[in-house]
Amino acid sequence: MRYLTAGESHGPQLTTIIEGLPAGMPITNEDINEELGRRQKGHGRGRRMQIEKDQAFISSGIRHGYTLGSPVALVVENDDWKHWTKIMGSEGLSEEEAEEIKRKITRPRPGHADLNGGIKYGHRDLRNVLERSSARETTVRVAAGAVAKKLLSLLGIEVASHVLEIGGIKAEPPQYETIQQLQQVTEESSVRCFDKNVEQQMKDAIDEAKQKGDSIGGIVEVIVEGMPVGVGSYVHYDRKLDAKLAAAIMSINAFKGVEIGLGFEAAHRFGSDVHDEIAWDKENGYYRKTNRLGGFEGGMTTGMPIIVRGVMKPIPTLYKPLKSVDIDTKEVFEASVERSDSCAVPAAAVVAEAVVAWELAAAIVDQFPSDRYEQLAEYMNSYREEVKEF
Ligand code: FMN
Repeated sequence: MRYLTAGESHGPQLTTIIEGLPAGMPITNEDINEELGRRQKGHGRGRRMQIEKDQAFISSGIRHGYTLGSPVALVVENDDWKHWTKIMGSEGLSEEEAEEIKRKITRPRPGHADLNGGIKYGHRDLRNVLERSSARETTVRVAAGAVAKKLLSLLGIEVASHVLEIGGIKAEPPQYETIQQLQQVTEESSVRCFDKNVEQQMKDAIDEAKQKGDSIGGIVEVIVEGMPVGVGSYVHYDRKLDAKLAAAIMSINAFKGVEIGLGFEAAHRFGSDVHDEIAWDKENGYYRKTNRLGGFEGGMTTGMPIIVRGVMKPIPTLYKPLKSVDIDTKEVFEASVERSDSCAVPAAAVVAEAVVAWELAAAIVDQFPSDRYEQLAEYMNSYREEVKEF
């Protein structure tokens, strides 16, 4: 299974094409739109989130509520496009028109793709870079992830996320009883935090950063329950599922680090305090008494919950901009400011869920017969039974 995305931040629309989904899988517009709505929430989001109310239009691959097995194309229109038709249009411009538009960007923003992208592709107007490198693209990644989440959920696999840290304010590790409870509590929190004791402090930290024209980052955690044992593989570097999850998290704009299970904490502990002892009972088969390795051994799932964390740097566009160099004049200026959030960590948690869900769904579709959804579900059930008997 694979997907591509297309679209610029202020272009007419964003598009994703998903290829390789089994036929006969039930899915609705609401399944996708609900996830798009979740991405737009969160304390600290800027004006754009109020302008855009993202909705996906299904333009192919789904008929009467079921996938056809053909490519699924999803389109999300940019509501702000009407203000950008000249600036972002595909038609050529006369010199006067180009001069009149005056939205050329020549002062690259530190921490963005602006300068490197301009040099690489030879763009003297850095808007040609920032329009595509913008995290607006994560909208359709969330749309593709919503389809993956639906497939997982139908197979009894649930994905949740929560925010562990914002701008140095740390939450306690969540003590939840069921993954549904974790989903519900974090959904009600405007910072997607399970720990009510630090929620207000996180909001205050975001407000303070905003007031100062600055930004803050944080840490998000994705938890997945219900994955069967043995998905992924140890036989080749590019089949290791933990490595694919790490790459997926790192591919989210502004993510700078990934941990699975204990992650970096494992460096400080004895082996006996890191590895998870193996147990067995008749009803459940094999299980681990602890889950310090976050659901992975040897590039494969252990059947325990998957726990992946990612660290997001503070958003690079600052209303109190850092110094930069104008690429035309070479003079030192403050960097350009595009409309921006002061903290997008809660939204990034939703993106992290989407990219993790995608990799897990793709690994399942890769591993089990998957032309037809029903066949896949049947195979998964019998595989789960077979595993208990091992
Ligand atoms: N960067 C900004 O400068 N302003 C934003 O409003 C903004 N919003 C973001 C929203 C989300 C959900 C995510 C995941 C990232 C956001 N970013 C924002 C981060 C930039 O897109 C990112 O830092 C930039 O593309 C450079 O990529 P890199 O940080 O991965 O090197």
